[in-house]
Amino acid sequence: MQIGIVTLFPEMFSAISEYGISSRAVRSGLVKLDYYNPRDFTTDKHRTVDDKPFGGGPGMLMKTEPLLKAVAAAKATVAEQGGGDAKVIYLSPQGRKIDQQAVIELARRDSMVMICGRYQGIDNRMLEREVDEEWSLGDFVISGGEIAAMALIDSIIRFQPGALGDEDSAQQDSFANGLLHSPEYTRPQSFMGQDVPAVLLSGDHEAIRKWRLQQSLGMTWLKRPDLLEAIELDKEQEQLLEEFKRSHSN
Ligand code: 9D3
Repeated sequence: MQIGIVTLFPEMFSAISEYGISSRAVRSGLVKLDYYNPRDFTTDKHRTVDDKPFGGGPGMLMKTEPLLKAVAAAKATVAEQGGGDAKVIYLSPQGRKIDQQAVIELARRDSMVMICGRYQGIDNRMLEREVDEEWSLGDFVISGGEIAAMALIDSIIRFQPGALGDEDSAQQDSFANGLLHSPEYTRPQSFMGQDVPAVLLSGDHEAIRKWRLQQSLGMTWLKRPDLLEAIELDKEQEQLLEEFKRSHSN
C-alpha cells in the first residue's frame, strides 16, 4: 500500500516509521509512506504556510496555494508509481468517526492521500474540490491531523497481510468479534494476595475457552453495553452472559 501524506510536520511520523510493528511494515516495503510538505511548495521569502480567514475571527487557516500544490504532487506520485486513482482523505474534527470496520475497508485499498490539517483547518473550496472523504478520531479536540493520520495508518498496517506475527493476529483483536477481550494474566501467579483464576492454570482448553468467552461477554456488558446492542449473541453466548449477570448481582 502506498500512502502520500500532506503535512507541515513530516518528522512526527517517525512515531510510526521508527517504532514497533508499523516500522517493520514500512522497512519491509509492505507500506510506503511519502511526505509532501506544503512549506516546500511556497514561493515567498518567508515560506508562508498560513493565511487569515476572510470575515475575520481568531486563528489562521492553511494557506491554499502551497497546500493545493502539495496535494497535486502527492496524487501525481501515487499515480506514477501505479497506485491508481488515490482517494484524498482529510483528517478533520468534522469527519466520520473511525472504527474497526472503517479501517478494514480502508486497508483494502492500494493507495491513498492523507491531508493533515493545522491551525483552524483548510479553505472550504479546497475541501469541496480536493477531498473525497473526511475522517475523525472522535469528538475531542487535538491540534492537527498528524496524530489522527498516524493512528489510522498504524491500524491500517495491522490489516496488511504479513504485518503481524500469528501470536498477534488482527483477527484475534478486541472488536474483531464485536466484544471486549477477556482479562489476561501473567506472572507472578500470586500478586499482592490475588491469584490468577484457577481455570487458566487447569490445562482444560475447553473450560478456558468458555471462561474467556464468558468474561469477554461480561466485561462488554459492564464496560461497553453499546457494543452488545450491535451484535447478535448465539445460544452459548446468551447462556454464558446470563450466568455472568446472575453471579454479578450476588
Ligand atoms: C475554533 C474551532 N476549532 C476548535 C474547536 C476547530 C478545530 C480546528 C482544527 C478543532 C481542531 C482542529 C485540529 N484537529 C484536527 O485536525 C483533527 C481532529 C480532532 O481535533 N479531533 C478528532 N479527530 C481529528 S482528525 C483531525
